[in-house]
Amino acid sequence: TATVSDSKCLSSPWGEIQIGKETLTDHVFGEVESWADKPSVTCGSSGRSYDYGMMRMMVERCANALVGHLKMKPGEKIGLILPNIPEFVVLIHGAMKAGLVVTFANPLYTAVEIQRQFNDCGVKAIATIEMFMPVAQEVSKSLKDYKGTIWVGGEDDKAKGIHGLRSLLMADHKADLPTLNCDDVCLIPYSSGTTGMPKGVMLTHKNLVCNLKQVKCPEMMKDGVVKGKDEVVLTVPPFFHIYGFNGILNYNLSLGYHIVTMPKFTPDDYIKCLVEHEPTTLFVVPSLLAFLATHPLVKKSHLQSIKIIMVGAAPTTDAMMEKFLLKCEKTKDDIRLLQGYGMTESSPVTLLTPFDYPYGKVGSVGQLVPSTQAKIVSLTDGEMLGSHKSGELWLKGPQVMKGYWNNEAATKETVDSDGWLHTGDVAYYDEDYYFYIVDRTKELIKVKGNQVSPTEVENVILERPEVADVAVVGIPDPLAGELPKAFVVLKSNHKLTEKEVYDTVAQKLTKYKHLEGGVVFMDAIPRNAAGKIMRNELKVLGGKS
Ligand code: AYL
Repeated sequence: TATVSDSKCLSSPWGEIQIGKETLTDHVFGEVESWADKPSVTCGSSGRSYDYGMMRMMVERCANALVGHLKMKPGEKIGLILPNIPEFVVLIHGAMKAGLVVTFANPLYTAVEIQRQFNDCGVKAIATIEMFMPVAQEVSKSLKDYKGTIWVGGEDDKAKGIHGLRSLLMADHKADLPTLNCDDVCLIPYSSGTTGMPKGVMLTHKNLVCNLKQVKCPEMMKDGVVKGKDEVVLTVPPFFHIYGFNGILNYNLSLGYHIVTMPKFTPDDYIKCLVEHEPTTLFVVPSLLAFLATHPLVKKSHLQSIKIIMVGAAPTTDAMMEKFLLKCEKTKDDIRLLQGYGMTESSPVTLLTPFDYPYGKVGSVGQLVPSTQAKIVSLTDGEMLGSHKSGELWLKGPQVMKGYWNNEAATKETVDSDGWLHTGDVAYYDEDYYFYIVDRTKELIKVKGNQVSPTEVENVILERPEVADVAVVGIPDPLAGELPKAFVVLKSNHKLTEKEVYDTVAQKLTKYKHLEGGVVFMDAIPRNAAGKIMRNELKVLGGKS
């Protein structure tokens, strides 16, 4: 039964996890002996696959090569520019085992975007595949104390500082691997948080391991978390985002499940994977659930093996879930539709639908995971609110980040001195302590589960000399969730077309940040007395025009 711990805040009804001292890699591969011969990750496009024993050996060798051959030192940063391929595991866990700090970027980012991120946190080595080598090479020129690039699927090119992954692993380098501390930062993903440009989120081994333990709570997740079971997990959300990396990849690896993934989503490839691998579990974002529920190519016969679908990273609707069940001709008892809610800043999961959630709570993002506390705080007077009242959601737990990299001011604004993470999301909870996300007060725009920082897009538009002022907001879209839309004020006697504004963004930023919501010119951006953009007013305007 759910409990309110005291008058001050809500505690998880699922109790506490035991916080240990394990590193992330030790946790993920801790029980690998029990399933060493089973497949770990299979590339759904090429069929390339490694069993668990092989994967662990490659991780070990990669760690040794990074220290012994590339001369990387503990605490130094490595930047991954990789799609979802099995070797992602080798590089990220190899790096972590070597004591390095990983940051990952969307390979479809422009060089401008990756350069900003990699220079911000001081990346010294890169890992990528052939397709993204030109971007990686361009980025590497801007890095200080650059030590080389690892090329998955390619050969050595000593003159250019390029190391083929295969030759690194074959050489079986031996090195003294450092002793690691669970409080060390091992991952710096980027998130814009409640305001401003994307910032590095410092996550420690302990943050990430705790979150895995929290979501594997046997009382809460029952049949969903049986170690070593023959589960086949088909997944598309990117491993270079915290949901894909910890919530999907590490979670399923630590349970010994077979992960099938693809470097690039196409409807045909995805359906081919459904047919060939007969997955028992799907990890999706709402737009992918919409694809399954509504795309004419997806047939009932493709969906018969599925028992669990985990939806996360953005809001989904009851209607879409119903549509999906209708298509499969199944009920909620046949297929568990589970939802997760969280943030990069919380490793990421804080709320999760328990395996046996009661009927009528489908639209809920679930309950607090173990060892997690919450408050709903009034937007008007800062008071703590009771059930069925919407306010800002504050969260606390061992999965909350250490802070933003090199940005104490933003850290202080986001995690208060009592350790509460101010999410910038508006939520309420019901009489059974199930939570519902109803709105967002922060600026963040979510396009198909991807973060778009309005500030980042605004800054690009402001680089045009014709522009006097600009504001970018998200407008609702049935498929993508939201789309970025720009409101632009031109300097007097200056001209610019909508297309020119659109193209300005398209040249600098990756596809999902483009102004698909449109461009509108106006006389003045509505701002409050403090000069802050009144984004809600623009959203109302934006939805209409
Ligand atoms: P970030 N419903 C509504 N909004 C959501 C949800 C959800 N289920 N999940 C995330 N968001 C929004 O850092 C919300 O505004 O992390 C939140 O503050 O890219 C923001 O997205 C955070 O964006 C999972 C699977 C958590 C995924 C995640 C989310 C990771 C996204 C638990 O099981």
